[in-house]
Amino acid sequence: MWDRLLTDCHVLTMVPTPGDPLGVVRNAAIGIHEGRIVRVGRRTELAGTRAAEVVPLGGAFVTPGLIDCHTHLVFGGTRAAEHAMRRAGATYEEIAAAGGGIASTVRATAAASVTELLDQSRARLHALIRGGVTTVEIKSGYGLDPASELRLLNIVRTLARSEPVRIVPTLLALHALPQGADRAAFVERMIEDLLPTVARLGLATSVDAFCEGIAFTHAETERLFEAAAAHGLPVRLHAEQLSNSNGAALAARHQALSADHLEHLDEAGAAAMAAAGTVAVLLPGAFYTLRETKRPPVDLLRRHKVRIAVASDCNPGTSPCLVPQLAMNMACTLFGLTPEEAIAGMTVNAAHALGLAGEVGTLQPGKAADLAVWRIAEPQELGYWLGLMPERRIFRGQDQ
Ligand code: DI6
Ligand code: FE
Repeated sequence: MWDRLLTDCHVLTMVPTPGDPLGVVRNAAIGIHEGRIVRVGRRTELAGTRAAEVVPLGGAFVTPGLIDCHTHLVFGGTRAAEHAMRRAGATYEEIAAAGGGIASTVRATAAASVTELLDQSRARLHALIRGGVTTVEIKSGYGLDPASELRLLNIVRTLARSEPVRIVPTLLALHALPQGADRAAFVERMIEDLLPTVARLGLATSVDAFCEGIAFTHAETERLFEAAAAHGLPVRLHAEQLSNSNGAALAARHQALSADHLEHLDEAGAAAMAAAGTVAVLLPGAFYTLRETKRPPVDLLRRHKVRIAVASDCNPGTSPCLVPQLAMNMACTLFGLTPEEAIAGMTVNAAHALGLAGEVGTLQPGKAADLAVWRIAEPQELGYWLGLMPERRIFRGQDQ
């Protein structure tokens, strides 16, 4: 006998069939046992099955729990004042050059106690959870020295052990150069001291960098990636956000799980990503907040059959986004994704971006029973509303 049988629902399995990118099963039922999906099918096919609890969902739509595959959720303070400066005309790069930007969050993060950081970060995490997230990637990156980055990754670990959500921790080793720091010495310390410690303590499952004119060069990123490989850690990269620096091709050369942002991606970069299976993670919240005008080349990604994921990029500077469904809406409205692509972007393709496609992202037997239940009449509504919340969220088979 199964633990639970969800009935009277329509299921987006996210296993495409010809003509149906969402793999919809209408009038469906889902069997759950010991936190896993055991069966998804037409309600009539599952009629003879027995479960300890039968949960009628009143005709709701069920999706895989949302997967937010790119966040910088752990930080101190806010950047609301800079938001106001930007509205008055200052650019992100100008504010960064004047000691604001990432540096101001680094100061606020250093000034906050572990308890304060945990409380602030937990509140943001709870917002994403309420929005239907069951798996979330969280990057370090507001420490900028080995001890501070380890402090942040330990906070991520505490959250992972205490909150009803699957957390995927990433070491964002090269995010920004601290003010006044010696460049070569900083890069050396992050690669030769921090990275091996993180690998030894198992505090992150992938390594990230910000490859950009205002951040780190190809050569520095490449060195980090080689060291990550030596420690058995896969990589991902903030690439082509503000300019085309051929970061996507670099990421693909290192079999990166994902290349993220990509507004300035060119065809060679898209082809390289396709060949390497690197997922394109689009972050419309950052595009919106920075009021960028160059959109990521979605047609190129489609033409080269690069998997497209969508994420909140929850961070204090460029994407203070706390509602995951809003990222799907913005991916449609700002980037021209279809609603079906946006939904795949926060489920199956986000699972690929995190290397978790065997565990989450689709509703299939054997996968974790992580689900979001939506009171909508058509799946397209998931790309339509500005800030839709699920009616119910199930993590590892349990309502939360
Ligand atoms: N790109 C981004 O959009 C965030 N980090 C990054 O590398 C912004 C981080 C911030 O401004 O605090
Ligand atoms: Fe980011």
